[in-house]
Amino acid sequence: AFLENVVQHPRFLNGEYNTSFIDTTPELFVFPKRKDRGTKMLSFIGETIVNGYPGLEKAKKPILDKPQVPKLKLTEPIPDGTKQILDKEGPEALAKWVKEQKDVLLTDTTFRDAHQSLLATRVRTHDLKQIAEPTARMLPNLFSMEMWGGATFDVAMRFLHEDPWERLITLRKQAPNVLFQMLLRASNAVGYKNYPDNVIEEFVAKSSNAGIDVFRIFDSLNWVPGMTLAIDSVRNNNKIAEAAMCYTGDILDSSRPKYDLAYYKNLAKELEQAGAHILGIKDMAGLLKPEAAYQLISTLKETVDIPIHLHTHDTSGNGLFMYAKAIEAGVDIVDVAVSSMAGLTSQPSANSLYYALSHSERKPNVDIKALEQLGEFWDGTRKYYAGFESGMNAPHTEVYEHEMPGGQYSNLQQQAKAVGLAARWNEVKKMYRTVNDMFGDVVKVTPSSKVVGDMALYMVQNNLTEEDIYNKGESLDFPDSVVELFEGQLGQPYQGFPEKLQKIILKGRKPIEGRPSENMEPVDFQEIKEKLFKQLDRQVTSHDMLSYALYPKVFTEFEAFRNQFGDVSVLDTLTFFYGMRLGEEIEVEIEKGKTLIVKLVSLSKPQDDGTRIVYFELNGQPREVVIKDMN
Ligand code: 3PY
Ligand code: ZN
Repeated sequence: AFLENVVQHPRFLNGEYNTSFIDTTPELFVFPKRKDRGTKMLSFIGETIVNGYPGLEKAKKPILDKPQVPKLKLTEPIPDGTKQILDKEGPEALAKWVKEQKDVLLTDTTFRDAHQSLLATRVRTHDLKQIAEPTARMLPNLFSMEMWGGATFDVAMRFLHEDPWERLITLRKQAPNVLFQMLLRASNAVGYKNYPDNVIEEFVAKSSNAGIDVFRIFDSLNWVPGMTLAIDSVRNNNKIAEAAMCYTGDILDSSRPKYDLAYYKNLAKELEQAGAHILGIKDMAGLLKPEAAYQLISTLKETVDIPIHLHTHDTSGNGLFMYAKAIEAGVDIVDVAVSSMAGLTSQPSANSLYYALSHSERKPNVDIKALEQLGEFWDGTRKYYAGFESGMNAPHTEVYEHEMPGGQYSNLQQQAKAVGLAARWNEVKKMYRTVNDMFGDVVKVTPSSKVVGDMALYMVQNNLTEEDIYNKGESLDFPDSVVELFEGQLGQPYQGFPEKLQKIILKGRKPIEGRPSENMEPVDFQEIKEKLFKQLDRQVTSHDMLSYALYPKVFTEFEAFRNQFGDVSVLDTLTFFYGMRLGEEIEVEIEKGKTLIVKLVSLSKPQDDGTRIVYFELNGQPREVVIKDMN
C-alpha cells in the first residue's frame, strides 16, 4: 500500500521524487491502523467532555460565530512574492533587493510570535491553515511570514498533540509566495539548552527542506561563538541567515553603561563578519525607546552593509512611536501583526502602522482592506483561545522596570501560579529585576530569561533576599537551570559572570568557557531511527528523528498520545478544548474527502469504578466510550 501511495502521488508522477519527498509528504503515512480512527477520536472527545482540557478551566463549550475567511477567487494564480526572488536569485540577491526598496518592508508575525505572546502559543494548525492561503493572496508583498520556531515547536507536541513539521509542510503548500521565517535559538535550536553540533546542522537542513527560508538566529546571551554554527548551516542550505542581536537595557541611560551604542555597534559588525545576510534587532521585551531607536538604527546603517530587520513587542504601548523613529532612521524591515492579534505583549499592529505612515515616503506596500479582513478572521479565531489570554488589557510601562520578554510574561505568571505564588506575582516581577542585577545585568531571552525567572520564583518562594543569597548561599540548593547557566552551559555573558555569585552557586566546581557543544558527542541518528522504528512500529522520518533528538520525552509522549487517540489536529478548536454539548453534531474531516459525523447523545453518571460512559453516534451508528472521571 505504501508503494502504491508513492507511485500514484502527483509529485512522484511529476518526477520530483527524491529523499526529502517522504519527509515532506506525510499523507503517505496514514495507511496503517486506519480502521479504528473513529474510536480513537471518540475517546479523545469523551476524555475532554469528562475531564476537560489540561490547563484550561473546565467550562461549557462556548457558542461562537465561525470566523470569517475572506472570500477570494481561488482559481487565480497566487501572486509571486519574495520567496520567488530567493528561489531564483539566492540570499545575497534577496538582501540586495531589500536594501533597494524605498518603502519599509513588513514581516507578519501573526502565525508565531503574536500568539506565542498573547495566547501562550496555543494557536492550532487547524486555524492557521484556514487563513494561510488568504494571507498569501492578500498580502503578497510581505517580506516574510514568521510562522515557526521559538516555542511553537515543543508546544505543538506537548499541548496541541500535533506535529510541528506537519504544520510547516501544510502551510508551505498554501503560501508558496512569501518567505517563511522561523525563530532559531542558535545552539539551543528550538529548545532550552545547547545541543550537539550535528543536531543543529541537521535541524537547519531539514527545516530548510520543509519550507523555512529565513532563519532569525539569536543567542540568549548575545554570545557570537554560540551563533556561528547556526549561521554557517543556514548559509550552507542557501537560505537567509538573519543574525539577531537581542536588545536589552537602554543605550541612552548613562547610569547603565553596560549595553551602550558601542556594544551594539561591535556586535553588529561581528555578526556581519560571521556571515549574516540580514542583521536582526530582537527587542524581545520592548525596551527600545523611540529616540534610542533613531540613534541605534542611524548608527547601524552606517556600520553594516546588510539590511536591518527590527523586531519589538508593544508591551509599553510605545511600539509604533518607536517604529516611526526607526523607519525615519532607515530600518529596512519591521515586524508587525494583524490588528486583532497585535499590541500589548505582541507586535505592533500592521493596520495601525499603515495609517501612521500614510503620506510618508516609506509607507509600506500593503493592502489595508486585506489587513482589515484578515483582522476580522483573527478577531473571531482569538475568541477560541480566550482561556489562554494573560489578562493584561492595557499598556504596561512597568516592563521598562522588570524587562521581561513579551513571550515570558504569561508563562512565568503560570509558573508562579503552579507553585502557589499567584498572590505574590508583584513580588516575583520585582525579584526578576533584582535577579537580573545580581546576575550582572544579563540579556534575558529564551532560555536565559527562563533562568532569571526560575531564580526569582525560587527566591520569592523561599523568602530569600539578595543578602541571604550571599550570606547563606553555600547551604542553598539552587535550581538546576541556575547552576547550568553559571557553569557556562548556555555560553558566556558579555563581561563574564559575577565571580562572587558564581562561586556560591557552583560550590567549588569549575565552569566551562568554550562552546558547550564542543564537549558533546554527536547524536547518532541511525541509532535513533532504529530505536524509533521498534518503538513506533512504522516508517520513521528524519523529522521524527529530529523531534526525538531535541525532545526525547515530549516526542515519546506525543507518539503515545497519537497511538491512543489518533490525529486530533483534525478536530475544530472548540471541540478540541471543550468537547461537545449534549445533542450537538459535528463534522470532522479526517482526510481529504473523508468526513465523520459525530453526535453526542448522552453521558452517564460516574459508575462504581469511577468511570463514565459517553454515548455517541458515529455516522449514525451508536458508539460508546468509557472514560475515567478524574474530577
Ligand atoms: C523564543 O525564543 O521563543 C522567543 O520568542 C524569544 O523572544
Ligand atoms: Zn518576540
